[in-house]
Amino acid sequence: KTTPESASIDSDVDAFRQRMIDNLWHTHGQAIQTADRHDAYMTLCYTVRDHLIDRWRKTVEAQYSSNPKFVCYLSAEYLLGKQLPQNLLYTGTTEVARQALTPYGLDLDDLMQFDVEPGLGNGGLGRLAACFLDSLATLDMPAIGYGIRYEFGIFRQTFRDGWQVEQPDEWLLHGNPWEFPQPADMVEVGFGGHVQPYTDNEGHERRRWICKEKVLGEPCTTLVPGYGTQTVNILRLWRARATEEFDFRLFDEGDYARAMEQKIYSENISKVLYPNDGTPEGRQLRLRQQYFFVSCSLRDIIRLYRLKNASWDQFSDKAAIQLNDTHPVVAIPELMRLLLDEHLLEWDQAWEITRKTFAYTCHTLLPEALETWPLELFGSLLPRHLEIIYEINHRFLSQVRQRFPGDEGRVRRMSIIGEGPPRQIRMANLASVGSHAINGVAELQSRLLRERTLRDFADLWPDKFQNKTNGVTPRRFLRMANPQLSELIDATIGEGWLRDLEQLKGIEPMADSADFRAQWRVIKQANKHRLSEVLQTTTGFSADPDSIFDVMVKRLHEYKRQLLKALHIITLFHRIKSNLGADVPPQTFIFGAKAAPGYWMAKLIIKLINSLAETINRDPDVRDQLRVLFVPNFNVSLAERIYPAADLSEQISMAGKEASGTGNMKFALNGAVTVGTLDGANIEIRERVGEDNFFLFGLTADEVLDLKERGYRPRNYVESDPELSQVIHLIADGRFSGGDRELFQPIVDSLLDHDEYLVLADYRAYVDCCERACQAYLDPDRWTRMSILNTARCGFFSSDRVIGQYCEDIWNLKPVIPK
Ligand code: DL6
Repeated sequence: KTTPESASIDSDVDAFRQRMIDNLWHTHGQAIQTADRHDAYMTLCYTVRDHLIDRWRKTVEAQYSSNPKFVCYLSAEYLLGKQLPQNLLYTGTTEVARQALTPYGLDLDDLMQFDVEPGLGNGGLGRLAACFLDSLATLDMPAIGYGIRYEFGIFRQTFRDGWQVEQPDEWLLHGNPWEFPQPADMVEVGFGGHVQPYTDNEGHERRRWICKEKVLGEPCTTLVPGYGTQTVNILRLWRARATEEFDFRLFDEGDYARAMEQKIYSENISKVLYPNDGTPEGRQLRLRQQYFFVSCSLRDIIRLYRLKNASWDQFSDKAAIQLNDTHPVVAIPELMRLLLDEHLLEWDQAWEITRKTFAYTCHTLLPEALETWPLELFGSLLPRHLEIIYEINHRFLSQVRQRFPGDEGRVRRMSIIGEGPPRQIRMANLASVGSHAINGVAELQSRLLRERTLRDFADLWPDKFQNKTNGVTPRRFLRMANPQLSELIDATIGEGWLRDLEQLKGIEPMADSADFRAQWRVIKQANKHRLSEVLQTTTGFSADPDSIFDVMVKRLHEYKRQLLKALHIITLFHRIKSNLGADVPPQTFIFGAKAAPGYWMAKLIIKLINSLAETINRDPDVRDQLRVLFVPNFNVSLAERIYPAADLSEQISMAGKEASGTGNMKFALNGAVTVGTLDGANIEIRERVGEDNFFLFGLTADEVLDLKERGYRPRNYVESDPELSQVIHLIADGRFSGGDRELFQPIVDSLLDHDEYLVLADYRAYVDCCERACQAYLDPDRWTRMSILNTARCGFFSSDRVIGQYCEDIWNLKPVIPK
């Protein structure tokens, strides 16, 4: 207590401790002496949350008084990651909290384990949404995220006999200290029923929707703080509630199951993230989810707008609504319906407002990922919306016909209604028609959207199309994930990089300093040790931190080509077994990926990799050089451990398929060197880090197209490459399936017969490229330079940069700084 600084820390600690004790009483009715560790965790969170609430209040006051434009981000997915470490960091209370807990024998790191990651997303798209919210708050932009409060998030993945097994993710079981349910803002959403024509008081013919079923939407609000600012924005996730708790008559008659039926049906809407849409019931539930959250959100947006604005003229000057992929696109006819039927605007004004308000981000290049809804299903759930879509389409197609007379092929391709059978609503077409801006998420994908996927729309409206290359938040993925490296960076260039990532350029000259390189290596090595410990405790797998950590973590999909990585590993295995592998350096191959529960081939690929792992890790001839692990349940928390420990980052999708990738950026930022194709944002990463610091292989997107047009024959590659032939033979022959030749035959057949993602065409280039990467790794000075330059030159890939571009080019949004 000798210096003023320590006195102020001490008083902060005292105040924090007192607030914790009060919160414990007020929220749990507990005294600190009798509280268990979970109680202590909850009260810790409430206390950190109090700090956020103080800032939130200031933010709301500033936003309310300046009546600014807001961006409303509509996304069916958010992968937020753990909240406690982030909120501690952002409120600057990590050390204060640690000290406040000590007298009670409580350890902050121990309590962190109670913090549950909300897994409300499948992969990149959901994590991107979370990074965007983080950057919006950091840049003081008025913003609200809207989505669904799934009671069960993405499944928990375990392996049984090498096969993926899905288990429910009970993330809310012990309560969620970070959310506020806000029943006062509850709204009502309808489904089904029919449309009724009527004449209004002024004699106008109008239509209204008489819905059959009603569901309530209750918002649960989570605070989203910015880093290094007072701004706290919000994420509102809607939870479905039944309008009636039970049917009294049926209950009275003792028919308890039927008495609850309607409640269960209604509340199923927010039960689980993306139900299996392989069944008609699953598809229906998914559409109900989409409409539910979109309708709730629009009502909320309109309510907020009306607080300060009397007429509709300003709506699109006050609200920008971003559609995160096609999932929320039903918002377009819903806004039209609200304006036409509930607020009695005329069509032209309603359409003008709608088009100016919405913007659409397309996150895919896979034709099958552009959602369509069978007309019959859509019309039975949303009859009025179907009418509105017909009218939008009718007016739109007249415009197309006027612009391209006689081109009925084009009209058919551009129509919002696909002729089928069955007839479908094409959500990407609806989004393109109803938005004023359409963007892809990396340069290549944006080009391919313009030239291929949405070409007709780009012909009609070239100015609508933009690119916004993705980015990631440096706070979570460098500062929180890699504290030691962050400290080294701070010590070298200061802390400015956390809000201006381009400042990382400042460490570039240090690549020439032997001392800096040595420090860099020590940190990477410590991160590898730390990951090895986690893997040892969670899976029993022992990884040698001196081996190359070669990592492939992402969703499991054939286009991402986990299979190509598997073929490479089998190649090395085969070389070692045939005594040709003396120069294969020790390597640990780490996979992490969830497969969609109904994606059978993806699950078989997981089984193959697990089988490979079993064979290799047990084999005394091989296991000193190669180890393979498929980490179960890859999620944001594991990702934060894995990226900083990686040497090699595998980004090996078939060119022209990965829209962007964001894992590629997180690896590079943490100094992993990429082995990759010219796909998605890999191209831009390579441009920035320099071709000498990136291991490139494989066909380009144009070469892929060309090869497919010429007629691709995968067997040619096997016939002309004896090593590849051996590798395929090992799989087919049951080498990794205990002699069972049937098990992996579908993989072999698919490779030899179609190989849709050109695994065999890229195989030789890939194997050679991995060899080059290993050689480079064996020269620590060269490797460390590459690693440093990857970090130093990746400042562009900050989500702050992207959000700045969205604000400028799409949303026309200005910051509001709380006082
Ligand atoms: O834009 C975020 C992320 C991209 O980085 C990935 O390349 C892309 O696959 C992913 N897209 C989706 C949506 N798929 N569909 N539809 O998850 O978006």
